[in-house]
Amino acid sequence: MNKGQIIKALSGFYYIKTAEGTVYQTRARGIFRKKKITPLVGDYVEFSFGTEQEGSLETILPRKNELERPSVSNIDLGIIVMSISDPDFSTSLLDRFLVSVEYKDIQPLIYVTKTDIASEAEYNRVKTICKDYEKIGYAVILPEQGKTMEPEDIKESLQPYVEDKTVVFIGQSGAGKSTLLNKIDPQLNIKTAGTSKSLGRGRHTTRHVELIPVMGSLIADTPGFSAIQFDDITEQELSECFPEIWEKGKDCRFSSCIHQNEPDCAVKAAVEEGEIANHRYKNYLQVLEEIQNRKPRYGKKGEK
Ligand SMILES: Nc1nc2c(ncn2[C@@H]2O[C@H](COP(=O)(O)OP(=O)(O)OP(=O)(O)O)[C@@H](O)[C@H]2O)c(=O)[nH]1
Ligand SMILES: [Mg+2]
Ligand SMILES: [Zn+2]
Repeated sequence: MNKGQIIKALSGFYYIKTAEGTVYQTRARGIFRKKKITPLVGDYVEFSFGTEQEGSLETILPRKNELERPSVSNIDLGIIVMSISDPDFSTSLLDRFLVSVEYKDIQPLIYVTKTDIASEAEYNRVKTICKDYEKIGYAVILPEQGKTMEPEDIKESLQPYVEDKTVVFIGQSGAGKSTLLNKIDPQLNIKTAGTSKSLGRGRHTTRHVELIPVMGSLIADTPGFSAIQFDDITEQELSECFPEIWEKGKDCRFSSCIHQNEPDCAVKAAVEEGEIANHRYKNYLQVLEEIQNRKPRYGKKGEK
């Protein structure tokens, strides 16, 4: 059986790329529909074919992970694209993106855009924030202020992270995900659009998911989103998604401490001493409260 990865799903066809780089147009066997299984972009699959246009998707190999929005699987690296302004940089949103990738065991990389139009004050504010994230261990790419990054420099900065990986761009609408991909490969000519001045946010220009072969990797440009809900993450799991909180939490008096109202909490002490950034702790508490106020759901993670 031939093996490959689904790079695009469109009008009932699944496009499968093999290791050699050939792309086959296939249809999924009827059994998938009967079993209510939807093949996802990113799935590693087995398939048969008559011609390159007439293949049949036979089996889906086990998934390493699966994202819902965007709907993709087997992601190794999530590049979180954050603009300094237009739309404004928000650590609350960044932390939500980070939680969603950490929870799925996806390696994160933070990429800051619009450094060319940022004022010195805006730039310095974001630079200080980026240092907090680097201290935690996150990789951050922050181009210089006032300069437009040349395609060669962008590629050089991303290459070590993306090589041989399945990658998604994540970020709110208007952050510049598609623009970044166009700079990596101008032939892609992906549609981009200015943010809406009246709404102060992006226009949701990108609408479908596709894995694009660039720089020896497969990268998905994705539609921007900013309302992230954490439907199945538990209170305990949340602190695992904040690496520095997880690490400090080992010193709390109670091993079940969720660093909210418990006595002798090492995390709270570290926040007071400035060892853990205030905004990180604040954002942690905010998501924690959302989890606590979430309506109970039936069926646990993994039982679906
Ligand atoms: N000055 C400047 N403008 C940028 C930069 N990156 C993106 N833009 C502009 O920001 C607007 C939005 O960019 P897009 O690439 O469409 O944003 P997106 O993240 O793909 O948005 P969605 O597809 O809606 O999720 C466009 O007008 C871009 O030209 C940048 O680094 N500097
Ligand atoms: Mg886009
Ligand atoms: Zn604690």
